[in-house]
Amino acid sequence: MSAHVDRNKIPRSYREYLALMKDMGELVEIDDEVDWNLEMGAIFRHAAETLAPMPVFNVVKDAAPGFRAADWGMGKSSHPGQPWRRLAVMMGLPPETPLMDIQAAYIEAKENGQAHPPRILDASEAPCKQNKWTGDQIDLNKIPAPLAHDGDGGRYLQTAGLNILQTPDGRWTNWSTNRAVIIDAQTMTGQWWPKQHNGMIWGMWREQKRDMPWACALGVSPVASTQAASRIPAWVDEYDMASALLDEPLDMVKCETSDILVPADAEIIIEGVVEYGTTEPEGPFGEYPGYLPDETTPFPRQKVTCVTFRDNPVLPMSIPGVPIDNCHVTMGFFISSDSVVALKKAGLPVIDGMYLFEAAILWFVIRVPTDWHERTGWTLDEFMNRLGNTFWTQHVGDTVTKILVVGEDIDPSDVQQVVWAFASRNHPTFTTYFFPELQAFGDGIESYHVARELAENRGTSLVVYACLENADRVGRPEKRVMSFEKNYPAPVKQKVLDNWERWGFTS
Ligand SMILES: Cc1cc2nc3c(=O)[nH]c(=O)nc-3n(C[C@H](O)[C@H](O)[C@H](O)COP(=O)(O)O)c2cc1C
Ligand SMILES: [Mn+2]
Repeated sequence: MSAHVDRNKIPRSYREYLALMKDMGELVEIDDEVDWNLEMGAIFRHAAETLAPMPVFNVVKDAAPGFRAADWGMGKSSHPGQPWRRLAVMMGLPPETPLMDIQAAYIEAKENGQAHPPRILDASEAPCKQNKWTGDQIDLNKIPAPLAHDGDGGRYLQTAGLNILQTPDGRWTNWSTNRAVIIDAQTMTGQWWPKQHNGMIWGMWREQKRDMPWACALGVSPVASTQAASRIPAWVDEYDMASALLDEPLDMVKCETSDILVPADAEIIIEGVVEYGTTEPEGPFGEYPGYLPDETTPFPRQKVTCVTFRDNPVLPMSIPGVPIDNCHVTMGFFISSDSVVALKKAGLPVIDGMYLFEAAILWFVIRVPTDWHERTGWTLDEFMNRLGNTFWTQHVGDTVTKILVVGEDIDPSDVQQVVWAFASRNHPTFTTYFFPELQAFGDGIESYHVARELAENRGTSLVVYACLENADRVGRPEKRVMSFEKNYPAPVKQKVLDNWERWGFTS
């Protein structure tokens, strides 16, 4: 591995990250007033789909003075040779770092760093407490939340923040991004799926017939953002992972209306309770597979008790749609990193893996070493069955239904290579494995589900496609690959390269 996280270079707050993006030419500030009603969404989508810089909306219609909104970052860049620079620099890595090297460096830093107990600040020292709305002052409609897509069920305020919750016994604090929409000035609702940790913890409070204290931190520091989509096991705090990544304590501060600790440098903190026994219709919201689901689901009311915010706060946003946007990168990158760690911990011979962004993170591409057979003594059938049974029985395996296993020569983040391997190395019958007895959380937001599945609210079929060249003939020589790199003797290649420019080729 060639890249290592430089902790000194990690931006310390969302604001510092935005300033760095501005310096790097990755950000455009719009000073004209823009409308939250579809206009912000259209600008965001056009920017994502053309690989333009990240938009920052300095003036949004109906927002309280000073409130801004921005792309929360980490999307793909059009900068030549540096597509993942917005992600790389967030972790103190050089902007040209290739995606799989960013993954290796991120995993290494998280595994080697130490979690430090939080430094708990007094409210007077915490930037997120510079301003405060309580009681009748609370008006969520004055925060520049977008009606993001035509067809969304409302203005989604929480698309890129951290929901922070504690179990009733206080032993586990979970951070995760789960969307939420404004119902009225002081009420929201959002997704509280029982299989997600936020829904799991809410279930514990509901069993006790109690309202659950809840906080949402919007515009958090890069190390905290890395944990927004993390899929570490239950009863493990995402705070510890963020702190390990930095190998430092994080500055935290207590909420005004509960004992929940929130990142002190967050742009906006929404405090409240998730009520026992009430519901509101949630959805639809345009989603990351690239479609608008057509259903609403009853989810609990989130009653807001206090809002605190920095001066001139910036609301971070993720407005998902067709790939590649910041939702694919953030969700795909961080969940794939956790998936690789989980598979390795289970003893599977895995090098790395990526939820392919171009495939709307619906393909988990896993790279395995050429000598997997010698290492394990397993047949291909054994290996693939173990893989599926390990992955889809863990929390980490709940968001994806298709796995592609590729060999050492394929970069799992390179769509061209992955598509070639899938097309030429997967046998549609003999090296394709189904897992009818297992279920993923799959909530039907992809476009391929048949009506019966949706009606039964079942997970979808799970499949592993082995795309290994030596799949059914372990021990036999591999087919030779007909490429410049692999097929020609070194002196011939060298001669070609040495004369390339002189002959008039430019790249
Ligand atoms: C930008 C973004 C938006 C997300 N939106 C949702 C969402 O609305 N609902 C949901 O269940 N998961 C959503 N996720 C995925 C979860 O954050 C992810 O599954 C995470 O593992 C959940 O945390 P947990 O493991 O603590 O449950 C989103 C992730 C990202 C990066
Ligand atoms: Mn969790």
